[in-house]
Amino acid sequence: MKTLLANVVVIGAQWGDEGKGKITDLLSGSADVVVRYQGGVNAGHTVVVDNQTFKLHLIPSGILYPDTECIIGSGTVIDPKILIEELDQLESLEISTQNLMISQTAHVTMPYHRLLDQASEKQRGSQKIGTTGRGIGPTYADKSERTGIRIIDLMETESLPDQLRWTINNKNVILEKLYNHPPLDPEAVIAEYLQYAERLRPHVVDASLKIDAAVQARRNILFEGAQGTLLDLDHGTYPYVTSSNPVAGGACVGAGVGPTMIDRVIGVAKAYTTRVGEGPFPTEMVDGIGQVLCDRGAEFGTTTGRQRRCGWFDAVIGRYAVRINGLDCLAITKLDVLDGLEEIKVCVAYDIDGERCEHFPSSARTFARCEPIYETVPGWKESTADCRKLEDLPQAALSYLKFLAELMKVPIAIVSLGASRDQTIIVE
Ligand code: 2SA
Ligand code: MG
Repeated sequence: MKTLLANVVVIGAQWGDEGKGKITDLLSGSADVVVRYQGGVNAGHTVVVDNQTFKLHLIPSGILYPDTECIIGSGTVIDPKILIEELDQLESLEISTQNLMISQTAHVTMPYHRLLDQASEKQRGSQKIGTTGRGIGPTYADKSERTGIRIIDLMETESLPDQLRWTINNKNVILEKLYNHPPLDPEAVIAEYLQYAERLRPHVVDASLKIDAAVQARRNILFEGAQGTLLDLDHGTYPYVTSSNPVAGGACVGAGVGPTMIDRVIGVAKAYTTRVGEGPFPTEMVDGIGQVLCDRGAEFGTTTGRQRRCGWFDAVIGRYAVRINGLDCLAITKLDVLDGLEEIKVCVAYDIDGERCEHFPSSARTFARCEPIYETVPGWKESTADCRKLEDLPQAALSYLKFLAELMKVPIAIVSLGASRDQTIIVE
């Protein structure tokens, strides 16, 4: 496939859960190296291969291919406990994890990060973000505050105990004073993390060097984004965002490569929209068709099991994702979920206090006031699950895809019609 004869970034063009897992799995077949560049165990990819379902949070799905190297890059945050559980799960299924590499400079999610995440959400009450509670925000906050623990610190086991004692004692003050939470026992945490260090040591590398070697050898690299554009810390629906940069630019920072090394950016979008967590969502449908989409699309979070909010496709968001990520093309997933609908709506612009607006507004308060302006197109009766070429699709489904491509001014390169690898149409 032309798409992968290069270094490619795959990102989510909406609020996450667009089906990046399926698309990266598909593309991983022709990638030599797959790199995760941001996020942590808040991410959840479901990959179905030969009727076996894999739920991965940190390890790139490329691990399922025996010759693909997988790198968890510097921009990620790593919860060693969950990473080790994933390693164990794969190994118990006799899938080799030898090709997994972890960046020395990625930050480590510690037990206090998880506690602080959950406690601060509780304290926010109705102002909560709706985080996954996995300690992501506090881990990135420590990184910015320069009090984080990096993988390299974990490896340097002589200095680790003192570093952890100092950090945990500080965190205990916050836990106790701010959140009335009992303190953590530093010695217990140290013992636990020293064990994790040894389990992970064989995988720890200088990731930027490894990626550069792949670039020099002209091997194909796939940079795999987690979450989505609208959850980006800088460009998303702040404050209802995650604490990293899921946008394509994040790949350079998070992997440690220059922008000149990237050849192509693919955006993944669902044929409708979902969002999990709090925050404005103009095309949301709380019941009726929203519930139909949720049921048919099995819209539940991979990590937390939370029900995802569902709504029509939002082309304003789509255009924004094209711009912010410099998308070359789109992969549209879950088209089959729309099968059988009488008609389908697409949000083409917003009405903000009586004025038509074509662009995504920066203010969360303004965004919350956006009323979608819809165009309605005919649905189709037939099932699309078994279509393998564009020509197999019902005319109305084809027209719907064309309409989306026109609205966003990028070609659609891949259409996904179900969870399996073969339920896919490759357009180019
Ligand atoms: P966090 O935990 O600090 O990153 O949460 C901040 C916001 O980011 C959202 N977020 C996500 N949204 C969609 N999918 C995500 N991954 C999981 C999945 C989510 C799950 O694949 O389904 O299982 O619930 C993900 N991770 C973070 C989150 O909902 C907050 O809005
Ligand atoms: Mg997901």
